[in-house]
Amino acid sequence: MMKSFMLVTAIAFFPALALAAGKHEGGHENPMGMPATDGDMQTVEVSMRETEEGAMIFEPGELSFAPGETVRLVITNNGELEHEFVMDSVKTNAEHKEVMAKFPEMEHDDPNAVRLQPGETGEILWTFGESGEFEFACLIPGHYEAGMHGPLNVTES
Ligand SMILES: [Cu+2]
Repeated sequence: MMKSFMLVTAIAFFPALALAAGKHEGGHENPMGMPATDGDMQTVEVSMRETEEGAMIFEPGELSFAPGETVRLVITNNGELEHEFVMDSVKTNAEHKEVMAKFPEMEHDDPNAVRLQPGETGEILWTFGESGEFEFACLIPGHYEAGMHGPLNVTES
């Protein structure tokens, strides 16, 4: 009973994914900006870990950048569980999280995301676009609810 429900749900999600990918190929730019290449840029460190109280957190819990700013995000998993850092619109993260709930082993190969084993460090080089309110989150099932999300604001200071 449960299995067939999951399968139907899974099939229901694929057309949405294909559509999203198709749109992207159609030339729509990511409103958050685009991957950057190497060069002179500010480094921002982000830590991911579990707390003794059972929460899962990002430190800092909030990120803010200027429109057009290029940054090197250095993300370290200081926890004992696998975590990921995905930055996107709140809407896209929410959709992505639903898909992850059905396919927990799903691996992303997106320039706006990095998945890290305990002790690992990864990097994202990114040039932010125009002003907007975005979000960074860990979409591994249960982690968002445990506290792994925070606002990412692209704003003129
Ligand atoms: Cu996590």
